[in-house]
Amino acid sequence: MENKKEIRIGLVGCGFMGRTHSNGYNRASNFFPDLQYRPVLKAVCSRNPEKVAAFASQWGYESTETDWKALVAREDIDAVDICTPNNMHAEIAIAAAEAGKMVLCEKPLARTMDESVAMVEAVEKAGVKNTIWYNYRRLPAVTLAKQVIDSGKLGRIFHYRANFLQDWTISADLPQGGESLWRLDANAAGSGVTGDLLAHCIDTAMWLNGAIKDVSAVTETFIKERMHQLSGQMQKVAIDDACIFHCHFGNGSLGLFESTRYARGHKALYTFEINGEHASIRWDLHDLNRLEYFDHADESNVRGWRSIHVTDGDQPYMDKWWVPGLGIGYEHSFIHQVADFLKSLETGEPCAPTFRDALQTQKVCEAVLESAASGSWKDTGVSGN
Ligand code: 4PW
Repeated sequence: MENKKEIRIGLVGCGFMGRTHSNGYNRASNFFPDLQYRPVLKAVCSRNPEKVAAFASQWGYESTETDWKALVAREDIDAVDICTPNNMHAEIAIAAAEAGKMVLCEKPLARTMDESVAMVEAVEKAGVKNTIWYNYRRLPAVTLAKQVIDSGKLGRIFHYRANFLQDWTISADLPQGGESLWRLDANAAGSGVTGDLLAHCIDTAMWLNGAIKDVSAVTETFIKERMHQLSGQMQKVAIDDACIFHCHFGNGSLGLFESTRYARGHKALYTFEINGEHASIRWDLHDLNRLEYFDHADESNVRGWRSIHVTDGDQPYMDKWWVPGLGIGYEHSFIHQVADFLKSLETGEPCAPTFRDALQTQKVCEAVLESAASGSWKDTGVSGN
């Protein structure tokens, strides 16, 4: 411990994501003992003094701030971690980069392309380490899917299919806006399921299967007006409640994506399936330690979907956890992200997805929303295969 270099973290926002990140910082050094860097929870910031004090005490932060500008200005902070609603991402990230801090930012990168481009320019101009928390990449079964695809076992890929289904906004009585329901308020969130849920699917898809070149989308807003928590007034709902799009990937495969918060019975069902010439794989967040794999090269009398329980020490990240056969959970994706971030400080490599990587996801989200609004196909502007 004594020989480790400290990375002093300043966290902005103490909601759901503030907790997942804090847990990641607290656990990473325990389970990745070889890392040369260790995070120190220096300060947490939130506007409400009682809330931030309680959060600091619960998660072990040394101090608190109620103004993010004061946190960014502190000389004893090396890295600013942004866990605020999306409308604050750009301003805080740009100020942190200009102050020479490393910047970790919760997904999506921002609300709009303009904000996103400004954020990328700021971190690259300042030359500061940056990363976006697209956490699902860091689940062992998802990382294994990446290894299987990169090994060429699937051969030419024909289809990529993904869903992210929830059901928590079906009630018309649910208000929008404010601290807990900002995801329903377009001013705070930028968009609905496209930026919140499909952004995850798009990040994973382009990581696994390359660039999405063009898209054709439909969106729907099922509840047209909701009471706004801050004004108390009924206001138009400007987010997409559901979005379905299909697309071409640069490698010639076809993609089909669906996300909604109106799929009764589904709380957070993120699934993907990829069909190649020789083999297929599929994954389901509800059974996150499992990767299913079908190999056409298997002898025909035993050919079928294999169910791979990804818990062995030779599978991604699993040498750091318990013993083979024992699974891990959602929170571990954030612990892995912290560990990968700390490792990137040792190696000097970027910690993917960087802001620039996340800009590609943002381009696809923007094209999806434009396509839905115009009723026509849209190029994403994302290059590569
Ligand atoms: O980022 C997403 C959130 O906004 C998450 O991965 C799941 O959906 C859980 O909460 C929301």
